[in-house]
Amino acid sequence: MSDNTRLRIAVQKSGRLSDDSIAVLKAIGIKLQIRDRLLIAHSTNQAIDLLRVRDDDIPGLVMDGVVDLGFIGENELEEKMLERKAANKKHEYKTLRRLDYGGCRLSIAVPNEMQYDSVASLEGKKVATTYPFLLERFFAEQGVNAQAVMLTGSVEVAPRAGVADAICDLVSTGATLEANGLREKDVVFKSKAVLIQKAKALSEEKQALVSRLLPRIDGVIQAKE
Ligand code: PRT
Ligand code: ZN
Repeated sequence: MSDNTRLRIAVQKSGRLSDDSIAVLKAIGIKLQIRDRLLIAHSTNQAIDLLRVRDDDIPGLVMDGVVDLGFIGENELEEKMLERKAANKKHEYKTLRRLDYGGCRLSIAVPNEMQYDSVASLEGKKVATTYPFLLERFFAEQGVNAQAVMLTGSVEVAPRAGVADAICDLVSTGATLEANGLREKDVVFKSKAVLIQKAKALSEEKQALVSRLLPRIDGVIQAKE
């Protein structure tokens, strides 16, 4: 077992949030030796260990208290929270800071040729998404009866493949939608990267360390503004 007195932070191993999350840690003076293949990275100047995993695993690791902190996109965090809540699993956490990267929106998009006046146009239709809980909450709020169809990849080709009538996927520039003959219609959820902490209290030493790190993170965020 690893040393439980060291603060354990989960970060995405390789993906859109990895570099920016590591950059925040380095900018606040945490020295890290990251070896590409390895799950764990130790800090050489602080009592901190990084757990490098898929972003999908980070909310659960924090909610189960396996790690103390995690850097994660709000889209993934909120989806996993709703999923775990529905399954009666632990779903509590604390948001420490909203960060200045990872910005995107989860949007409904429809084929160019499809008639769409409002969400009500999706009544009785199938919508492909990797975020069924966020999408179904949106449908419920809007009073629309539509079906979320779960796809973990290639969501944007679902209408052409005849798998769904529309999609609900992450968008940043909109280039992917355009390249696939889709139009963005309604925003379901706006997201940025956040730093979260497990709900259960940390040890005094770990809490003191986190309290020292947060003002430095604020300094890094402000310096970029
Ligand atoms: O392997 P692992 O599971 O860790 O990574 P992943 O492939 O699940 O996630 P990754 O690295 O692609 O994204 C991680 C997080 O980055 C997401 O959960 C969001 O919080 C955030 N993010 C920000 C984005 C985007 N922008 C984004 N544009 N995640 C994905 N996209 C994709 C989108 O799904 C679509 O395919 O980019 C495409 C659209 O981009 P545009 O610019 O063409 O609109
Ligand atoms: Zn993922």
